[in-house]
Amino acid sequence: MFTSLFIRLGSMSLTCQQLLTTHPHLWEDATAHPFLTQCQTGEIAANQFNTWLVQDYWFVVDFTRFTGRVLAAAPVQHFEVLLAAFGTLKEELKWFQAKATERQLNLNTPQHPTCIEYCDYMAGLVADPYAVQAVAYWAIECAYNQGWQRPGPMSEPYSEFADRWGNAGFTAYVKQLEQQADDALRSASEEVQQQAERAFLEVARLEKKFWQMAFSAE
Ligand code: HMH
Repeated sequence: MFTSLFIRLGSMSLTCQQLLTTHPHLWEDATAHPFLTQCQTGEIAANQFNTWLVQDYWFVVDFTRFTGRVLAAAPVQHFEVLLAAFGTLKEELKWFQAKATERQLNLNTPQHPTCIEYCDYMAGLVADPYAVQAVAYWAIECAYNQGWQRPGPMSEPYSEFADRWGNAGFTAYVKQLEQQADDALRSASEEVQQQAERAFLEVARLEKKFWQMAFSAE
């Protein structure tokens, strides 16, 4: 259970930073995991890492579809940031394929139930108002941006993975997503703002579960 932050003052609208500061422990659970600290120390086992790699490839495939749906719901002033995201995702999908080939992994592996659960959640967001989608979209990218940076410099061969989501350009992109989500929240009703908070918490829960899925791989 969580205490909702809807005891806010007056008519101030919800912001992404408020979500982070109201739920610090849940957000820490989403972004700090032994999977990541063991990438940093080099202790992570190949099967754990490879499970993450293959499942995250399929996650990014569906995240790309989610990007399409968020774009379809977005106001035109928000197009520029989202259109740039497609360029990044195009490179990222190719990069995942290259990493899988290097490691001799078969990407045609069925999605794990946890990956399916997260992808289904993203698909269902199409029914929600744009502000809710924008907050979820920001939270998903912010989780990897913070999570991969949290343990500090990683041992090889993992620094390339940490850098993909932890680099300064990605951090700036996450900030732009935050500004767009905040912008959408400014004109959102109380009810929609509460929906956005629930979306943030659901992303946090699924992020933790995704790390745990890879970490507990046989
Ligand atoms: C599970 N969350 C997960 N995978 C990702 N690649 C991202 C977030 C960032 O796009």
